[in-house]
Amino acid sequence: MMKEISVIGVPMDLGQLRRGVDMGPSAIRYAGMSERLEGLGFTIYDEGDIKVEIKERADNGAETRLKNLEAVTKGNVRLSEKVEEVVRLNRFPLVLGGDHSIAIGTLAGIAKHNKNLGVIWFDAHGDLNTADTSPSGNIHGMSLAVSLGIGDSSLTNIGGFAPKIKPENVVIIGARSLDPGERKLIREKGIRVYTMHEIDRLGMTRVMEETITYLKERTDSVHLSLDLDGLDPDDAPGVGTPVVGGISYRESHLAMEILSEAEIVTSAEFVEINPILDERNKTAEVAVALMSSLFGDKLL
Ligand code: 4U7
Ligand code: MN
Ligand code: MN
Ligand code: MN
Repeated sequence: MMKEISVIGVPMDLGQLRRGVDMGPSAIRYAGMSERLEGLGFTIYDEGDIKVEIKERADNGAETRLKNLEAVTKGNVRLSEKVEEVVRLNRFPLVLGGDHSIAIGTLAGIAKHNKNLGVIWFDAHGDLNTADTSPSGNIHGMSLAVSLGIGDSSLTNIGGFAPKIKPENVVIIGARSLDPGERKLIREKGIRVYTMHEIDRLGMTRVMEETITYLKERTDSVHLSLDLDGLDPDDAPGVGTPVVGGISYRESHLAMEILSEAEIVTSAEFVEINPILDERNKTAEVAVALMSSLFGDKLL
């Protein structure tokens, strides 16, 4: 794995309606991220935060169903430019959310230099809605669809090209809340999904081994997009859209450890941490512990 990591904070809370997720990057830093990763031998360049419009100033965009479309687009354009720069410097981009709409900008920046990019989407949700299928109009529930080139063109065209990724290069892990339109898209596009059912049945080890084999066969690099609500709310309570019956603390660590051993992940983002809804920064601490495992902490 690359020995230099660039950390990029994205205080984005406009892709959904709950306040507080914009404080996620601070909470993760406060939980000791840099020290933990430096302890593993990495050099950390903290690039600070991307400028995102504050909620009070964002125009809610009455002419579209997509909430805060203009401000979400602008923030993601800036993020994509920063991520692209980091990739060019041959550093590992580690993006801190912010709500999951920021995957749009992260993937735009990475895909510019990686034409055959794989994506692991660790999440309770599919984030595969469009303006037509979304029950909420919240862009954080659309970011995977947008990255596949499906959705509003101001979002799909960020970086000047679309799509960013191919459906057969995506693996969703932890799904347990999929809207009807998302299920349809998964079937039509043949997206690989390990729902909680498969995780219970096969166990996390086999799920990760299959995922790695699958992505190694068809991609050159892999982005990990980790939504903390993929975990069970008992272990990660500080999220805006919790869903019961999720991946445990131990299973999620095992997943990161297996990814670390496979040495396939070349960029990552940790999103949807909401300190206002959290219990004494527990969810940010879980995020840092997961990062530590992903970056090779062997515990011994
Ligand atoms: B997250 C939802 F309807 N599907 O589109 C929607 F259930 O980034 C939730 O995964 C989306 O947290 C959750 O609004 C987005 C809803
Ligand atoms: Mn998500
Ligand atoms: Mn989610
Ligand atoms: Mn969420």
